Amino acid sequence: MNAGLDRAARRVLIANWRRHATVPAARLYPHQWSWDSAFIAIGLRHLSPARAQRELESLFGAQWRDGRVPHIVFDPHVPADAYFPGPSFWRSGSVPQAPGVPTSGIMQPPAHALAAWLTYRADPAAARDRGFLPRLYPRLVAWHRYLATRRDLTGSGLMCVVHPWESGMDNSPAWDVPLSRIEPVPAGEFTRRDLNHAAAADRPTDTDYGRYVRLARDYRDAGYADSLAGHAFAVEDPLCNALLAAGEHALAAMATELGKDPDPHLAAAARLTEAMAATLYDPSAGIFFPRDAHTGSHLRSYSIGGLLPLVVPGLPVATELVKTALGDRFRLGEASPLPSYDLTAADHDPGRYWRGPGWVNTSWLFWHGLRLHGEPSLADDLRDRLLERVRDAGFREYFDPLTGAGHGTDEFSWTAALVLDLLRTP
Ligand code: 9WN
Repeated sequence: MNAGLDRAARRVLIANWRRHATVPAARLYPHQWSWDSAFIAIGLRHLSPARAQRELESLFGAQWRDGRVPHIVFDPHVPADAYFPGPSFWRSGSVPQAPGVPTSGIMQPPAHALAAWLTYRADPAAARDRGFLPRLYPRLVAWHRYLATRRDLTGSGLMCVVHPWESGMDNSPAWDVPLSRIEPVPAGEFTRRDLNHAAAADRPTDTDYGRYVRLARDYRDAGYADSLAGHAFAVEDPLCNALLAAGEHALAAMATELGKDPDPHLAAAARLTEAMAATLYDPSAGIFFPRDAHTGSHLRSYSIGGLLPLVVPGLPVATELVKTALGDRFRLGEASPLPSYDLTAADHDPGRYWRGPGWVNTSWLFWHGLRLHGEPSLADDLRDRLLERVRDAGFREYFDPLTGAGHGTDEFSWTAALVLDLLRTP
């Protein structure tokens, strides 16, 4: 049974490979996406470590000179109107620090150092032959430096996301309050392409899209400069900061492998972990909440991102997060994938983008965290439930966490890649 699933997952990844990287989905997302490539590499490493390395190398080939890794690297062979907003919207070509290839100007959660380390570990000898770490490590360091300096907009030691798309969880209810302050660009001023390929009820509303366009346009018009005053939307996000901390642990391991000093990375990880615990963790709720950088207030939404600091080695509140996951809001042990948002909330919507349904990548991160924090039986159970869902509904983009109904696009790359990882990790 698993052999069939393994074969089908491989087929998805082969079909979605384009010259040097993998598209998330052939029609809905026909370019390279940043955090998708990290998850895709985690799966690809089981098929071809060299191809997994190329996936990450091609993304970092489009890194900006200021260290940022763009959330989309556009494929010049794909028609200009295949995805909105495309290259003519972002205009990276007119930004001095941008690379030659057209990209967007925002970023996505920094899952890359973790992915690079797992990729390296899949075949260290082959990676050494290709010079993978010597090439990628300095780029990862520059990426983290951009996030830790230019994106620490409040001086709290935590990085901010400045657009909901940067969080990877675009339409999360966590963003509703800060997003309500943004004046939407009227729907008539742009043409959405996503609705050609996915049901409108599964996707963000036109009003929210108008707000996304406003924020992206303002950032572009400011030359992609970062400052608190310049960003109408600025949030310290638990998932991004957790991935950054986990990534520093991965960089420390890489540094050791390269004969460099790991301590600066371990110190950065410790600082981030401490700042997250002090600033974003709510002990009475047993979860991390994002913080609005403009008001200093917690955005008190029970979202999956608030549980994902479990990926940080040595996190002091791991037991509490697992307890919250087992409670009514997330129903670990029953729901699969884990819901993106509180099952008990009145506005939980099991089909709409990041407002209820479950994604395989966030569940994979939680699974990884369970293994890290000594919960192998809960991890195995979650793995089995995830595999069952995909076996029943296919490689969908997201799923109703209780009924298992598939939503969004099909043949979705990170679903296939992470299924491979779940199947093949001992
Ligand atoms: C905008 C590609 C991406 C994912 C995101 C997911 C969705 C894009 C969109 O698709 O975002 O970046 O058009 O909705 O929210 O997490 O990386 O799979």
